[in-house]
Amino acid sequence: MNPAASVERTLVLVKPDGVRRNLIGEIVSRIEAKGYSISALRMLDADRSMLETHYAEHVGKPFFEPLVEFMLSGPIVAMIVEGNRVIEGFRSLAGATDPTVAAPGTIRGDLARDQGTKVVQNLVHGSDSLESAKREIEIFFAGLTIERKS
Ligand code: IDP
Ligand code: MG
Repeated sequence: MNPAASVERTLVLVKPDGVRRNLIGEIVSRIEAKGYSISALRMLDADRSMLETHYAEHVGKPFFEPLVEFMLSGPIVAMIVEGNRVIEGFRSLAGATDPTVAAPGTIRGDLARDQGTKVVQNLVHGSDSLESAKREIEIFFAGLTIERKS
């Protein structure tokens, strides 16, 4: 078996607050400094249908509509990040969902805070399971085949 085929992948998004605050480089830098590899990256304006699919698990929650509106409020950066246990590892780098209590040293803990908005603005998204990663990568990188000459 090709060992590269088993390397885990996750979908990371820099949300509109991260792009507006010029934190793309800081976030990419933390991912790379940890030792993970970025195998695809794009900046885009998401559309509502992508976001409704991406955040399907949150449909019906009070913050769902504010979340979609926030994610539509400006460009985002989508990345496929690779490495052993990267799903768990990136969520550890990102920190807790609520930036007020996210541990110092994490992206959310160091760089975000409560802004008093209906939706928590916390700079990044990271997939939470192998199944979510596969589904979310397909939303943001539909049909992309990653081949690298080594
Ligand atoms: P996660 O991004 O840490 O995986 P999820 O529970 O999947 O957190 O929620 C998705 C996003 O929705 C969060 O990153 C945050 O922006 C927002 N969110 C989650 N829970 C709340 C809440 O209780 N109030 C407001 N916004 C929330
Ligand atoms: Mg989540």
